Amino acid sequence: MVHSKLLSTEVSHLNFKNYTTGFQVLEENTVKDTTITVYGNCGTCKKAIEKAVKAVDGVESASWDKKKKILSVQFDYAKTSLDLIEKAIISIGYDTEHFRADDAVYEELHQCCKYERKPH
Ligand SMILES: [Cu+2]
Repeated sequence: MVHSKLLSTEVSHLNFKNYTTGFQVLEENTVKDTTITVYGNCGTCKKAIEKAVKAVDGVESASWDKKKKILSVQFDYAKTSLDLIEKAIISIGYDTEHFRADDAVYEELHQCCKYERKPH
C-alpha cells in the first residue's frame, strides 16, 4: 500500500540478496526516504517533532531542519505511512504539509514555539 502522492518524490531502494543456492534474487526493500514540510520555530520544536516521528512504529530515522522547515524521514511503508507520520506530528501541535494541528493543541505550545501558521 503506497500513498499515490508519494510515488514521484520517493526513491525506491532495491537490494540484492544472496541465497545459499547462489542465485541472486532482486528483492524490493520497503524502506523509503521522503521529505515534507513541517512548521515550527526552534530547537525545542525540533526535538519534539523528531521524537514524535521516531515514536511511530516503522520509522527508521527523522531529522527536521528548522531553517528550511523540512522533515527528512526514512520509514518502512509496509509498517506505516506518511499520513500516520503527519498525524503524529499534528497531534503535538505542529502543522504539516498536508494536515493542520488542532488550534487547542497549537495553543499549548511554548511561547517560543508558536510558529507562524498558514491562514485557514
Ligand atoms: Cu520551538
